[in-house]
Amino acid sequence: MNPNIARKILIDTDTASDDAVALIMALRSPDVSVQAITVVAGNVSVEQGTRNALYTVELCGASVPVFSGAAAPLIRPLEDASWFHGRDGLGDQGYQPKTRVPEDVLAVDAIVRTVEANPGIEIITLGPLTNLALALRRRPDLASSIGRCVVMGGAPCCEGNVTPSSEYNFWVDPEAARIVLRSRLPIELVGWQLSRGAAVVSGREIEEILALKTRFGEFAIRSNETAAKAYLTQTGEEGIALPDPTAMAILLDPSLSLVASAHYMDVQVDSGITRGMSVIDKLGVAEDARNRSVWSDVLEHGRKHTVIWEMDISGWKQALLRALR
Ligand SMILES: [Ca+2]
Repeated sequence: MNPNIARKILIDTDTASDDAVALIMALRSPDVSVQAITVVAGNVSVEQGTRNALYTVELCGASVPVFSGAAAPLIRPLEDASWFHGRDGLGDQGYQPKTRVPEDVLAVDAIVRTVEANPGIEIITLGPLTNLALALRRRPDLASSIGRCVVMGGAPCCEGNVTPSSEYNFWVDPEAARIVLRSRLPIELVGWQLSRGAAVVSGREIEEILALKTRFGEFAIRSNETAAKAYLTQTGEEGIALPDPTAMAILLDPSLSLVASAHYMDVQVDSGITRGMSVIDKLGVAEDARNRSVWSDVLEHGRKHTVIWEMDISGWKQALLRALR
């Protein structure tokens, strides 16, 4: 932590392979000072995610405190994503922290205290929104002290990665996502689709990263090998898709967001077929008389959030390469 850096951030993560790359980007960035890393159950158990976060912090030689948080979604059992990221979330390469242990404070308390101590702080969430929802439930006023909240989650106006309608972070704890989306937080939503297509790290770019011959590049590629295989099976796209690092790139450099617009949004929690679906009021009809009754909670208690529709792909790839040097 460098106290002289003006931009302070808090990272909430269910640390698996793409989260770890995002952590490296933030911990090695000269532009931000990471005040806390809070871990939530998601891709892997909260205990495993905490170990993975601690390993990544050690890899970067950083001293940022790591806090363990919610062990399960608000009201549902955890359904992890070890099928995608490997049993340990990092491609089962045997990565273990050597010395670091988590702080003796729960993530929800760490979020409240860190925001109170750093008004205007920027938060980025890379996993299910359970920890942040718990913090907001305790302290709804916290939203006004948070300068920016980048959320990697949802599949705005497109298909999901877990169900036809839904992206994993929203799907696994939709009740938490709903609390966060219905809050006054200034959210910038980085949906799953932004990491697809041309944003995927290609075979040639993987070779470029390995040719850096750094521990960061080696770790970023090896820990994502299982995920790359799962992604190919899932989408037919070759290479490494990195949803959390794309969100981190936008947090670090807002100019990478090329097309964005603000809308009311909500998440489906009831339906089986569309559980966790991110619903964006793209045409601005939520306030119409026919929709008002079902959108009243969002309209009265929430605010319009920003959805990022397009990012600067070459800027994103450069930011990734820079972080792994
Ligand atoms: Ca994640």
